[in-house]
Amino acid sequence: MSQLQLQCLELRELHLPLKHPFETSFGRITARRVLIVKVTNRDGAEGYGECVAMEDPFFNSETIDTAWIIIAKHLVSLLVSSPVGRAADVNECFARIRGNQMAKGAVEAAIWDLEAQLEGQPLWKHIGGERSEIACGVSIGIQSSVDALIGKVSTELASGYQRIKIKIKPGQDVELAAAVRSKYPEILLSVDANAAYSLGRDMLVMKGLDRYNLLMIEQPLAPGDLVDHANLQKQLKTRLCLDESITREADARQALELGACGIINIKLGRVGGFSEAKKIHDVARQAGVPVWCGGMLETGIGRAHNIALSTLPGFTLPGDVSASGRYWEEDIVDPPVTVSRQGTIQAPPSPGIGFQVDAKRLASLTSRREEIALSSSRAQA
Ligand code: OSB
Ligand code: MG
Repeated sequence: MSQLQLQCLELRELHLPLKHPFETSFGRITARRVLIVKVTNRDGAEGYGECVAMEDPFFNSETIDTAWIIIAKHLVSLLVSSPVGRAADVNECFARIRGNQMAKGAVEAAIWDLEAQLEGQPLWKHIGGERSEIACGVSIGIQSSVDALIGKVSTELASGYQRIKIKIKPGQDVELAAAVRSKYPEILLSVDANAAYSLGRDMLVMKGLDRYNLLMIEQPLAPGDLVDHANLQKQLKTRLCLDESITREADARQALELGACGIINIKLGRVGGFSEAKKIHDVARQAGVPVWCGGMLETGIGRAHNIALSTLPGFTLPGDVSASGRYWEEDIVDPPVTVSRQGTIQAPPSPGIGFQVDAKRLASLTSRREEIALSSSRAQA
């Protein structure tokens, strides 16, 4: 295969209102500022990535503004000083920079899209994916009442989604799980706390949740609390799933060694891209621990990358990869991502991410743009 000859990187900030507000234990949002990365090679071929950092550093420490600086200043400088021949080299190229996974992941994912296109291959096959159809679940934010929550759950089940996850926070937890479980005794149901609880204070809540035959309790404790998660896991029959805690392969390896979880949520951005995501997938698989693909309220670009990731063989549980229409009035890819009546998404057969980015719509939503040369000869000219 010929070497990548990256020429240019473009950053773009879009402003997109959400169809419905989304509330978690860390806050409520009504719109997203989205950072889109485009890489171009010498022949003008393009690859797209989406930075999944939020506007505020509440989910993790990155924001779309910090990511912009890290990409424009630090990642670009590494790509210029040590050009990558292949998408698989990007992770190593960025390794000197600590953290900032969402910034790294956006650039890495764009380069994978470009490389897949140059090889005329769907991205999902290019990364080693093995299934052309993925199983989908939904993440339902905190609602204004239990009735409103039950209404949302019913709607999503009627659409075919295979697993329901509800967000919880202190004061709105056991009661919500109990209500959904009593209405739907048989469904795959999980809860996601986004790190809002503590082992010392909240054992009663955890024991309460443990009574509702949940598929998992996602990230109950703080991201760094692997030992506490291991202690908690010993006292529950429900499997814990780690999201925020896992930012690199070593986190996953240590979590598994400690027995801190029985399931891992893999998010491309949270772990810095496909190379790291695949490593985490591999260690989990070796340990017999299922993984699934998480979401960050992505537009169609990030959604397309999540679809590709979900085709790896260890992704055996339904992910938070759902239809564009659940979040956006109009997506930036055409056609939008859709889900079958069976709650599945078809991995696209066309090269790269396999969804056409609507350039006109992208331009009309853009509030900020920067273009940076990646070839040193160009940079000097
Ligand atoms: O913890 O999984 C999470 C959205 C934003 C930040 C964190 C999370 C989420 C979700 C939404 O649960 C998943 C989706 O994109 O549908
Ligand atoms: Mg989560």
